[in-house]
Amino acid sequence: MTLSLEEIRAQAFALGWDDVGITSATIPQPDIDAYQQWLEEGHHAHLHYMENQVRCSPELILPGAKSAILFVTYYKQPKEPFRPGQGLIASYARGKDYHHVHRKRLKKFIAWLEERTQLSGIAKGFSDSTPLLEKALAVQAGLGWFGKNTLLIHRRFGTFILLSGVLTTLELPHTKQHLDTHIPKCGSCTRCLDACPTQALVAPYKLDAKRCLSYHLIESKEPIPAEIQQHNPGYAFGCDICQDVCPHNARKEDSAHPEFSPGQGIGPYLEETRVDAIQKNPEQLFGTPLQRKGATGLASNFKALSK
Ligand code: B12
Ligand code: SF4
Ligand code: SF4
Repeated sequence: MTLSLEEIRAQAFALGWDDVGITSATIPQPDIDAYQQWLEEGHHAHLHYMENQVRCSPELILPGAKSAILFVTYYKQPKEPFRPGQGLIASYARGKDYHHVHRKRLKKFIAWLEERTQLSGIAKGFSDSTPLLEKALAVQAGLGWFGKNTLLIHRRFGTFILLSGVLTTLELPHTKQHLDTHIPKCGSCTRCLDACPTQALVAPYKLDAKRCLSYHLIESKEPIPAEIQQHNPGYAFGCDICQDVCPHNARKEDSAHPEFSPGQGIGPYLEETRVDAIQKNPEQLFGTPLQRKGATGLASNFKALSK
């Protein structure tokens, strides 16, 4: 039973993804080397889950894995200004949690794959939380290029995209044909490095999480260090500055997916009354990306803005 690229693409689009790429279930050696150097230099801060070397071995996630199918979800929301007394929420986090959105789609996709091939146990889905260098696989699949801001620049959508995918034991046709996506496309541009308020992009293609607002406002369990917070222009959760300035994101329409629209989650800003209400009823965060930080963490992020 061979599956064609057209069939897979059609199924992916029917389930709501915006693009799909297929490649071998192997991580390129230059990415493994860059990842190991990044760890050795301590740029992962307290993200100890990043030390899991399985990230470079799809075979350890799904024994016998031959192919990786990568899906792209375009989520861009309108660019909002910083406002005094309000804390801005990063574009991806204003509506529903993408992990939940992707999990549902991945379940349906794998059910389709199994039904279509009459084989079971042939696939494993991933979106963000599985230890895997997702961007490296997406580049290898020809979906786009690494930007100096370390994000995947999708050929059509730019960087405001989210990744998910499936590892499978099936041999599938690959999508990358003529593109050499390991050739950088940033040229002499350094806008993201120059615009990062905390100098977290310590070199092209290298982010130091210890300096990154996104790390401190989403992931860290500690209060944001004063030395970093003094450069925060007004974010309460996440940061989009190194994407907002990227020319590959210019003149792009906003996402048409209703899941990511503000009405489906907390919206673009946190203000004092909302922070208080969340403290009293933390279940307001359920199903949104802000649940990761929790009510107390968000209150701490918000309080730091008025210092
Ligand atoms: C850890 C993590 C973070 C950390 C660290 C970020 C980082 N750059 O590593 C923090 C918390 C800071 C973070 C922040 C954000 N994240 Co994040 N994060 C991840 C996660 C879990 C792992 C990333 C990783 O592997 N890092 C390891 C380092 C070594 O990788 P790297 O920095 O990409 O380095 C590579 C390149 O630089 C390349 N390279 C090195 N040298 C050179 C030289 C040349 C010339 C070239 C071409 C390439 C190259 O090789 C390295 C290895 O592949 C992924 C999901 C996943 N499982 O992959 C999501 C992920 C990368 N994050 C995502 C998002 C959306 C964000 C935010 C935009 C959220 C926000 N609005 O606040 C910010 C963006 C910050 C930024 N500029 O990266 C998306 C990115 C989608 C995209 N367009 O690429 C991902 C893929 C999640 C998903 N499933 O959609 N994140
Ligand atoms: S997310 Fe913000 S703080 Fe982090 S690298 Fe990008 S601009 Fe800098
Ligand atoms: S802002 Fe410029 S240097 Fe940064 S990722 Fe975009 S094109 Fe590359």
